[in-house]
Amino acid sequence: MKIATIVPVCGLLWFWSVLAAPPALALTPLRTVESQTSLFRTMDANRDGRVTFEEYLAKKWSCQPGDQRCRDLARKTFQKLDINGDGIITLEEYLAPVKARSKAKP
Ligand SMILES: [Ca+2]
Ligand SMILES: [Ca+2]
Repeated sequence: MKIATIVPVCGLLWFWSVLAAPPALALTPLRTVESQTSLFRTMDANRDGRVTFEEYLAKKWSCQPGDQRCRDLARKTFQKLDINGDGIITLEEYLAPVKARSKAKP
């Protein structure tokens, strides 16, 4: 991917992370516990059940080496997912927003 395409994509991901509900729901498949679980397993490169920032960065972001701005945005979204702030995303933490949303529905 070229820088010109990566920067808007990073910006868009950051934008989504800021809003509780993504504005472009029509463009994204509905997030379910199943789909998020499989996404989590994809990110967990070494399959230890925990996603580190490096794993998250590698799978979810296409930052060029040395692209600090992209890394910073990735870090911000990672920190939102890392609910207890221990630097690791567990499946439990990753599913929390999905579960909260499904509970909110009647
Ligand atoms: Ca891992
Ligand atoms: Ca955590």
